[in-house]
Amino acid sequence: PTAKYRLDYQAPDFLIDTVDLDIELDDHASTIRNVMRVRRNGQHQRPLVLDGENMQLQTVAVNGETLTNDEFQQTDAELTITGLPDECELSIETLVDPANNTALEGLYKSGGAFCTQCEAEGFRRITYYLDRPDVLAVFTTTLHADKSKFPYLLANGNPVAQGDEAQGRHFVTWHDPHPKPCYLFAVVAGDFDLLEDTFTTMEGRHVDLQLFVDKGNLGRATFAMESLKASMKWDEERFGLAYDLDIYMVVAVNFFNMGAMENKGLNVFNAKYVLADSRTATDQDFLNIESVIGHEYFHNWTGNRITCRDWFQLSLKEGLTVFRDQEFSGDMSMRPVHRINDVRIMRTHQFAEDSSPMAHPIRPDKVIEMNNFYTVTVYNKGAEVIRMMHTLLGETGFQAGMKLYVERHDGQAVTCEDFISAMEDANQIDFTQFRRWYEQAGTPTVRIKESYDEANQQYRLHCTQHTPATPGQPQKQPFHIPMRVQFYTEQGDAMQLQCAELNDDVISLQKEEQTFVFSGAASKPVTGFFAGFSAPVRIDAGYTEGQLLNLLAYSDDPFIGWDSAQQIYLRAIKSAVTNDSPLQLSGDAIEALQHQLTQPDRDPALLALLLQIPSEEAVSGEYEQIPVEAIHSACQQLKMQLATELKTTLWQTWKAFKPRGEYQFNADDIARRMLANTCLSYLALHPDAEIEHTLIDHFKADNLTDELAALQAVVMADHPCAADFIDQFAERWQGEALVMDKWLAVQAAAPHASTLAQVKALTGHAAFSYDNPNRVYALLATFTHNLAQLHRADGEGYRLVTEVIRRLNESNPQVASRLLSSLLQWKRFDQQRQDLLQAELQALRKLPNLANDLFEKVEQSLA
Ligand code: BAL
Ligand code: ZN
Repeated sequence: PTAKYRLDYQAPDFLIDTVDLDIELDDHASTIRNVMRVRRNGQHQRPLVLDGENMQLQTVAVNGETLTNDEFQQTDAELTITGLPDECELSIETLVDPANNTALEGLYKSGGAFCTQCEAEGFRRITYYLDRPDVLAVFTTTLHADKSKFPYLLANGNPVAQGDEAQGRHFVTWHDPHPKPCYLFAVVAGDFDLLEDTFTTMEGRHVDLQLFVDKGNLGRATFAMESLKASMKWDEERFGLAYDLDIYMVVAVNFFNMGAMENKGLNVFNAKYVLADSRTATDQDFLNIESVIGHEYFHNWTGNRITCRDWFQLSLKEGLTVFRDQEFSGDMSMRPVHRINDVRIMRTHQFAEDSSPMAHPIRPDKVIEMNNFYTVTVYNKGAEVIRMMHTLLGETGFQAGMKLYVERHDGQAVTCEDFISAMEDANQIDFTQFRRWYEQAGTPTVRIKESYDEANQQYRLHCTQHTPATPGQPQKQPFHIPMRVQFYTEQGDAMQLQCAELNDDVISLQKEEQTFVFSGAASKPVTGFFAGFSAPVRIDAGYTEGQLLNLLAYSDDPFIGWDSAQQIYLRAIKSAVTNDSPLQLSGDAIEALQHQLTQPDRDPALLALLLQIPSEEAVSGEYEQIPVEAIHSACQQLKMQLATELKTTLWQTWKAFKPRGEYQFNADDIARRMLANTCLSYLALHPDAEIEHTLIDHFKADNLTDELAALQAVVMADHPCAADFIDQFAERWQGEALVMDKWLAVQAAAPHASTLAQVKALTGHAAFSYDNPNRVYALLATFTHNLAQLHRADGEGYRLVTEVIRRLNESNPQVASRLLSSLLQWKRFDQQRQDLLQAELQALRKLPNLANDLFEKVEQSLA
């Protein structure tokens, strides 16, 4: 496998203006006739080199003349044609085998339906093409298939012709007037239930909305449809961007590697991000659907109309579109809850990636397998980088930048640099230093020391920033870090301090070391740093517990309040780990939590988040050398201490917030359920008849959120009811694959020594299958995030995961590669674990036919 480098970018030698595809769908031998208008790009005589893999080439013709075998060269990955005229019609016929396409890239069968996944480089498994995002063509697609089995034949754009054919077949022709890169191409053929609606854009365009789901699932499609209409309206109101075709289709499929795909006019979705009703989906599922439906819709502008020049620029569309979907979710409901959840993803998963052998900047410089770069760094850190621009420019300035970006680049394939320039030019601001967020990998740590000069009423902040080395980047330059600050008196009143560098509560940290002087400090303030998590950094503010308790009590910034509690928990955990002593949360901390829980005006959702301690995985991120058992033990003790010392309050809170009538999906009820279920997760740690009775009762809830919460509570607590609940749940939900995924995940997340054996056993359960990515993610990806059980001292956790990776190496390398991520950081464990992990990685390296996806990660890890 060879690496590609960002700086090696060259414009394509040829352009393709139009593509006419004629596809005869067949399980094992689908024929693809591809007629392209090809044009030489510039003055040169280089040959046309097309990408193509896993297909049988049938014929090649230039301007209607079939080429003989010596007029082109073919390898595993390319088709080279020399001596082409400057412009020609190139026709290529290929044959593919969708039913045996287990990698789920290109054209494949998902259950009974045909569908495609072309991003990043799947189109080359359908036909020979210039499979790169900067070649934009107008596509016309005709699909032929058996009419009774595949009544719906869908492709991008608008339908322009259809009719019946011999032998019970039919055809439909689609035309997409918007030139697009081939990664946005899609076709779907199948028999579905169809939910229809309409939307009229602010420009007066009448759009048909169509949502295709498996037969019998229509009732579970309404929420996705409502979310789609809300997304369309929101993008008009907040960004001034309207939809541009007459039809927008979403198809839910059961076999899908990713969450969903933004193909022009024809989104293909993993069914778990479409199907929901209160019985079979949790509140979180509904919120995920809203966010993913929004995300794919928002790509229509940020991704489709303006696309990426090359794949190194992936964050151009993904970081921006995640930022947009986060803002959409926040505007729809519960902004603070969404923000805290986004921060949790950053801290637990992105910071971990930043300190792993696969650390990369949001705009990577070197890639072997592009599929390995659909990461929390490119997506979520990418979104944080966009958010920092938003923080520095404000909503008005940011929208001015967006407007200029769209005006300049609509219809083009561009770079992250083009986006930054648009932001700069619209705001007359210099983002030279800010660009380092695109260039440098790693998580900066910001250390803050404060001092107070009472005589002069001056308050000083001494700030340093340091970013650890990452592979290939030993030295880091300082970042431009926006730090939003809040000042309070010890009594909790807001203070206004003056400082020349303060801009709308935001200070720009731009040097390795910097001091800021604030005047007007009548007393020493209690300062909240990085309000709203204004930068993706580790914060070391040197707080005393007293300061944290003050911020917990007073800060009106949800992130700061929540983070203060997290810091209090972390200090207790770290102290127990360092001193090898029993965990002890202070009486003051317990009292403060008690006080929070008994305040009448607190948002129950935020209280729920406040009570949730950091995961073992998140705690492990605090250590260079990860003490697995000690972290596990401290976290267990912390839960137990909270459950014990807050028992009465938790019980009262449960009673105040427990279900009150029928399930409804709205922010108030979601918040109530969050708090009640969090209380229950602690109460389940008590062997108490009344609590047991409550758990049994709650397990019979009319909705999956509560029912699953009861299951989770007993499983995580290793409650005597656990085995019984597990059996009952399986009996109730067998046959409902998406619900059974949660059953698999709950068991794989259990922090018990028995989990490994249970996970192994579940790989043989009827609810599990290695062929379906959702099943593998539910059981095995969940297990890879179970710190103590994955990293068992006997190495059995590693053996289980690598065995699965070996199995998926050839059938579905993308899924295999996702499971590998948690094993790459072997250097951060003790010698025994290092030896075990290294041996597993070395064994993987020797696999015959090791997929590029795995090769890249294994090499990087062992380097
Ligand atoms: N473009 C791949 C799926 C997504 O980010 O929407
Ligand atoms: Zn996306």
